[in-house]
Parts: sequence; structure tokens; C-alpha cells
Amino acid sequence: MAAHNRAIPTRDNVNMDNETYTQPHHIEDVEIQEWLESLDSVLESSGPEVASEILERLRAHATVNGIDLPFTANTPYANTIPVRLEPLFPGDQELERRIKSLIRWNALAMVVRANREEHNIGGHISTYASAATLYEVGFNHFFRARTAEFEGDTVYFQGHAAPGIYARAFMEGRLSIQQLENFRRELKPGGGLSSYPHPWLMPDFWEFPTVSMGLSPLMAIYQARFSRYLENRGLKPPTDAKVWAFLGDGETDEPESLGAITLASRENLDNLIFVVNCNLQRLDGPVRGNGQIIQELESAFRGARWNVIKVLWGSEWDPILERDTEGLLVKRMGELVDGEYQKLVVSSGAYVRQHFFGNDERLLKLVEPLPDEALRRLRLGGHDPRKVYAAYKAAVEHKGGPTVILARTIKGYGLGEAGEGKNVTHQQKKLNEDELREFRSRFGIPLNDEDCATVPFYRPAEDSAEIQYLRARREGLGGYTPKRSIRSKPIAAAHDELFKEFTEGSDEREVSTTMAFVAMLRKMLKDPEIGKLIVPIVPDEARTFGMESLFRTVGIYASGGQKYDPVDMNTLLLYREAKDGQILEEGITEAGSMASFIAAGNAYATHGINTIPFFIYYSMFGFQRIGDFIWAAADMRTRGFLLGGTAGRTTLSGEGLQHQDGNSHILALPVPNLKAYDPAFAYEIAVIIQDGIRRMYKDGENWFYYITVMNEQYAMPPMPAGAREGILKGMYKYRASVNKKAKLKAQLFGSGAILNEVLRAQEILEQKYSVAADVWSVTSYKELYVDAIETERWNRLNPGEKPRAPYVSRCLADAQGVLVAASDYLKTLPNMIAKWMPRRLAALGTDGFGRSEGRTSLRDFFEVDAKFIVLATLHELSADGKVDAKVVDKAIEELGIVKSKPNPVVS
Ligand SMILES: Cc1ncc(C[n+]2csc(CCOP(=O)(O)OP(=O)(O)O)c2C)c(N)n1
Ligand SMILES: [Mg+2]
Repeated sequence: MAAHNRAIPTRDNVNMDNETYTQPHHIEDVEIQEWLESLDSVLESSGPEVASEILERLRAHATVNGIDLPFTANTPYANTIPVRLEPLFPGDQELERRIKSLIRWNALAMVVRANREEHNIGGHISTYASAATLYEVGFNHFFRARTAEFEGDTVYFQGHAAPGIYARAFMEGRLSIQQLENFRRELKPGGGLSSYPHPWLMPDFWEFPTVSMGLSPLMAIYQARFSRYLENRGLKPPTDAKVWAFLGDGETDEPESLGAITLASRENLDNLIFVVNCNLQRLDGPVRGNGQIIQELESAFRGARWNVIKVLWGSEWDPILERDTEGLLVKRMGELVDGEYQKLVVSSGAYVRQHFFGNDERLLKLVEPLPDEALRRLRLGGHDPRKVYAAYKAAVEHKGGPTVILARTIKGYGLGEAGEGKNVTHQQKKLNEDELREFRSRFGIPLNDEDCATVPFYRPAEDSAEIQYLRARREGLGGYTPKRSIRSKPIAAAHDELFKEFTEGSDEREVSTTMAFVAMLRKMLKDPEIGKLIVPIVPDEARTFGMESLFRTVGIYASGGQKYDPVDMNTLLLYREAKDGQILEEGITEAGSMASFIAAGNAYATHGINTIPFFIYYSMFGFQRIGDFIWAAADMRTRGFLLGGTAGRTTLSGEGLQHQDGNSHILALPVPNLKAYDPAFAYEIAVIIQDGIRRMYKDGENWFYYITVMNEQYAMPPMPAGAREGILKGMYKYRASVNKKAKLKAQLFGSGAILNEVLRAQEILEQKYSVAADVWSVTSYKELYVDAIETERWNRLNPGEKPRAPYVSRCLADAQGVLVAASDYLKTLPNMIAKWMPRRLAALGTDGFGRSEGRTSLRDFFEVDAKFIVLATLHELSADGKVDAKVVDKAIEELGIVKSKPNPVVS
């Protein structure tokens, strides 16, 4: 080897001043050859660890000698697992191929038939076509079902691959022909199949919604972490169950996809496996036509300390690679950009010979013995079950951190002229007769030409080798998957004692609803039944919400325990982390916190454990930042409590435009199974949470809750008698007017912290303007709205029956006077229920951008304070002819309202 220092630049032949080689040397092939051979011999005699050590030392030596080795997190464009380390494939490859072919056919038939039946109903063929081997190896050898004895593996299926997953369930006898027939036509008699994985629509089948791209990788990471959390807290025994997430390579462009990968390695999540289907294409065209998505992902994941396994080339390449003793082929493999590869893999053998091997005589020689047809048939790694099996086995056996498998495939594999590898393939839903026949022949589906044209579903007889094999494999893995079931037992949930204190008022002590909530949380954490089940989740805002005392009492979850003495060790509120810590202090990631909320809120199904998550966050950074995760949580039937902290456009003083939330209760409206409350007092929160726990965890109802809590402090009154039902239904009369004789009357509606402004307005109206006003606390406009539209619908469908009145109408049946509502959210919130009120409603709200200001100024600016409520009331009375306009004008002056003030909506 001595002669070879010629090939490696050292101080002797590098000019350190201008950083160029003074004597550039042509690297002789024979020199390279010798280096490679010595490495081979080390490998053979001492194994990969020693070889790796030598390379590491060489790298260090090179650096010390002034060689500026470029940083690269990449390995060559080759399979990570060399052929000699490949395990034996344990299955019957031929049978598995036949089963997979039938599944391919049925998946395709499902989409083609649906689109013949209903033009443009949609569906995807090419995603599953490229991923079939990735899934089938999983189904036959890896994905363990959930059983009574074993919690099972958790699999996130790529949303657009749904037809293939349905087709397999059909082969397994779990879905009927009729269901397949009604793919994407769920409203047909007998039911159909939802377009994508939606637990809401198929609650016995799908567990995780994955089709909004980017959500599932992030949810999978936090799911894997939550599984460890349950173990470390002693809520479930440790197991080797895995979380598998299948994603598209295009999907990795979504920031959420890679946004939490460092958490996975930091937490040593060796229960997590990502499989990225690298077909190099997305919807419109190549993912990285001018680059290499696989290499890009490899460096990102390796940089984040993941175990990266590349599965690029199928077994047919192995003998060629074996002949390539100089590493030329691997070098060539790394030279092409994805746009070139996309073309190459669907081209003829002659084209491959000319354009791939043809640039170097030595490469051409490597494939000389192979006919063109063999070159055309060189498979990619993701289509070779042996390579995929090897990767999965290595992934499940890998210890210490997460694994990502980057598997190269062809989009639309097997579709031939109908779309294989073409840029239009993602949208392909219809095949003509020739194309169908070609597909049939390629995959050996036993259908004659005539039958083939009608695209029938095909399932071999129950006693066929295929069905017997498939059933046996699944039995060996514990049963079928995907399958969703509720595995937890209801809790007893009689917590009157626990919440009683909060219904008694604060004895004039001024507290905020946030403080009241945190006090409740503290008590719940001590409860013998639910204490352990509570999962407080917070994205770096615990101090904002006054929760820091919980650091000491229940601790912050740290999977490796606390490895340092906290700087505040000797204080009462020390930052205590612990392996069995209960709080998920997620750092500044609302998306990650939401993913934890989803994992904890679905543990009743995934793990059979009724964990009760309380995710408290800055309310502005909820719906409008991570709304799509909340939508996915709804789809999954997630249970738990979202708490919008520091809520209210005018209640959060100082923070200004970005923080002051007057939106979230509007954004909560579309989520069908979410109950949204804007409570004003501690007892309202107590009633809502107590009832929520009962409904979700005792009665098993599919709700989750959004509750806004504020930081304005005031005395919490005791709960008025009989208020409970109204609190839950959305409104109750909080304080009636004591002046029974007044001729002028009004009904005032307030919510959250603005209720206090309404109460002040009540006093001013009574004392100064002789208006007797009743005050209602509206805890939930959403509840009132939903009740009203449901009642309206019932009336429409039952014309002969006595019409029913919505709850809000019943509440106000005998209420007299004008109606005025004030909210810290958009005016549309109260206006939404106006049509079910007995008379016209005047709604005040906080439309517009927030300001950095104090509460008083903010409420004046947004025109929701007591004086504006008084003005609105007088104006309404004047419009009814009960008060002279001059009185209103005078009141404007008396109240100190500046007419020329800016309009908050547009300024
Ligand atoms: C958030 C989001 N944006 C856009 C889409 C629409 N969409 C569906 S599939 C797709 C392309 C998928 O490409 P890739 O992830 O590479 O998956 P492949 O089908 O190639 O396996 C797009 C853009 C979506 N489903 N979700
Ligand atoms: Mg793709």
C-alpha cells in the first residue's frame, strides 16, 4: 500500500496557500483496486466494525494532514444491506407473488369499476401499484395484529394506497364484493368504502387518517414516543411493538413530515419505522427531477441520527454488481438525476444499455452477457420481496433509534402504457380493454379476454393455496390488520367531590379561569381513579398558565431521567424531570403537542388505556396554526380536552395582533364532534370538565372538548342553583334584574371574561337609564347553534308534528325587551343564533386585528366594554321607539364614547 500515498493528497503535495494540488495525479485504476481489495480483506478477516474503525481513522488522519474532506451524510447510491448479509426469505415467494398479483388486480378493478359506474368519482391506482411489495412483505411477515395478549404493531398506511389495503382485506374475507363495488360510494345501500383511511367513517377498520399529507409521519413519531411514555409511567408493560409509517416521497416535502425527526432519535425510538415509497414521483411530475430525492432524504435522516436503509436495487443487479470489482457501477448509479431515472426504468433494454451502461466501455462489458430483455427486467429494490424483507428485518432488529427505509419503486408499476412511470400516472383511473388485458397477462390473473374487459373482482376459492397461505400468515401474526376496536373499560367517573370546591366560589379572592382550571387539574392528578390517566400536555407555556408547581408534584416526562441538577434545585418550583414524569412538556411545537394529544386521546383504542389528555396552549396557535391536526383528531374519534389559554381578543392585554385570539371559537365551529365552550367562571369549567369526563370515558361518547381559559382575575361566584344544565347546553340566566317595575327591558348575553362587562352594563342601565336588564351567561354559542339547526331539521322532516323549539328559543320564550350580546370573538358568533331569538339581536364582537394595549383600552377600541353594551341597548330601545334618539346621543357623551374613534374592523 505504501505507494498509494500518491493517490491521497498530503501536506507534501497540497499547496496550502492556494489550496490546489501542486502535482495533480491521475488515479490509476490499479491503485484504487488495491485499496478496495485491502478493505475487502479486512472485512473478511476482521468484520465490518474493524473496517469501519479503519475508515474512521483514515478520515481523521486525512483531516490532520490538511485534506478538506467534504461533509457528506450520504452513502453511495446502493443498497445499504449487501447481498452477503441478506437473510433467507422465510416465505413462499411464488405464492406471495400470486397473492400480491391478485391484490393488485382487485385494487385496480375497484378504481376502474367505480369510475365506470360514476364518472370522475376518483381513486388511485398508481400509488398502490408502486407500493404493493412494500405492503405485502409487511402483511405476510411483520405487521402483528392487536390481540388480548399483545398490543400489536401500529401501522399508518399511505392514504392514496387505500385501494390496495381494501383489496387485501377482500382477499382475507373481511370485506365483501358489495363493499368493494361501492368504493367511494359510501352512501349506497349496504355501505361502501371511504376514499381514504377515515376512522370516523370506518370505525372498525381504519385507525389513523393519513391522507392529509405530512400529518401521519409526525403523528407516528409521537405515537411511538407515547407508547414509551405509557411504559415508563407503568401504565402498560414494555413490549417490542412497532409503529410503522408508510409515506410517499413527495409527501416528505410537507414540513410536518420531517419536522419532528430529531425527536425520534433523541428519544431513541427504536419502536419506530418509516417506509418511504420512493417512486421519484408526486402528483404533477418528478419529486426531484434535477436531483436525487433518496440521497436528499438519506442525508436529512442520517443527519438526524436515524438508521437509514436504502433499498434501491433488486436481486437481478447483484450478479452485475458482483462483477463490478472497481465500483464503477455504483458510481454510475449515483450520477443520474431522478428525471433521468424516471425515464430509464420504463425504457427498453436497448435504451438502458445505451444510456445507462453506454457511457463507459467497462460498464458495457459488465452487461455484455445479458440480452436486452434481461436489462429491461432489472427490478428496483422496492419491488423485490427479498430486498424488502431484508430491510424490514434489519429495521425491527435495530436497537437504539428509529429506522427509515428508503425504497425505490416505479409509480404505476405494471400499468405499462396505461401509466407506468408517466407523469400523468397519479391521476390514472380508467384503463381501456387492451390495457386491462396487458395488466392481466403481466400479473397472471386467471381471466379470459372477454371477462377481463368487465374488470371483475377475483378471489380464489377458500381452499385455494393462495387463501390458505394468506390466512395462515395472518394467523401467525395474531390476526388481521388494519382493525380498530375500543379496548378500554369505562371508568366509574363519579367525581362530584372532586369538583365540588369549584362550584362554591372563590370567596371574593380574585383568580383567573386559567388558575381555576390549573387548580382543578392539580386535584384531578391526585384522584385515585383518574389521577394516573391524566396527561397534561404543554408547548413551553407552563409558566404562562401558572402550572409550574406541577413540575415538582408530577414531574416532566424525560425518557432517560434527569441527568443534571436543575439550576433551581433548591426552590419550591424546581424544574423536575423524571422518567415517570407525567407532564408532556413538548417544547415549542403545537403540532407535536397536538400529535401527543392525538396519541393520548386515542389510547382507549390503540392501547386499551383511558388516558385523558389536557393540552393547554396559547389559543391563537391552536385552530389557526394546527387546524388540520385537529380535523384529523376529530376523524380519529380522539377524546380529551383542548384548552385555549390566554384567550380572548381583548382579555389578553399587551400581546397584540399575533396573539390576541378572537377567532378560535369561530374556527371550532366546523369540527362536528368538538364541543366548544367559552366559560366565564370556575364553576362553569368544573361542570363542563366533569361532564366531559363522564361522556367520553364512562359513556364512551365520541366527543372532544375545546375550552377557552383567560388570564383576567376576578372573584369567582358560587354556582347559582339549577345552572348545570344550562352551562352544558350553552346558556343560562346568570343574574336577573332586581327592578321588576322598570318599563324598559333588555336581555344581555355575555361569555368568558366579557361577561363581567355585561354585568357592569346591567348596573349602568339600571341605575342611569332605568332599564331592567337580565344577564345570561352564554357558555357555548356552538352548542346553541347545533341544537337549533338540529331542531329545525326535525321540524322540516316531521311536518305533521307539533314543531319543537330550539333550546335558545325556549330559554328566551318569556324574556322581555331588546337583545344585546357581547363577545370577545367575532360578531358572527352571537349572530349565528339570532334567528332563533324572539326578536332582533344586536351583536358586539371583536372583528379586526388586535393591538398591543391594556384591557380597558382594548375593550374600548373593539367596542365590547360596558359602555358600548349600554349604548347598544339604548340604541335598540330607540329603534323600537321606546327611547328618544336624543337620549342615546346624550348617553354617548355621558359614557365618554368618542364618535370619531377608529373602526376596529378595518383599522
Ligand atoms: C396536505 C395535502 N396536500 C395535497 C394533497 C394532494 N395529493 C394527494 S397525493 C399527492 C401526491 C403524492 O405523492 P407522493 O407523496 O410521492 O405519493 P405517491 O403517490 O407517489 O406514492 C398530492 C399532492 C394531499 N392529499 N394532502
Ligand atoms: Mg411518490
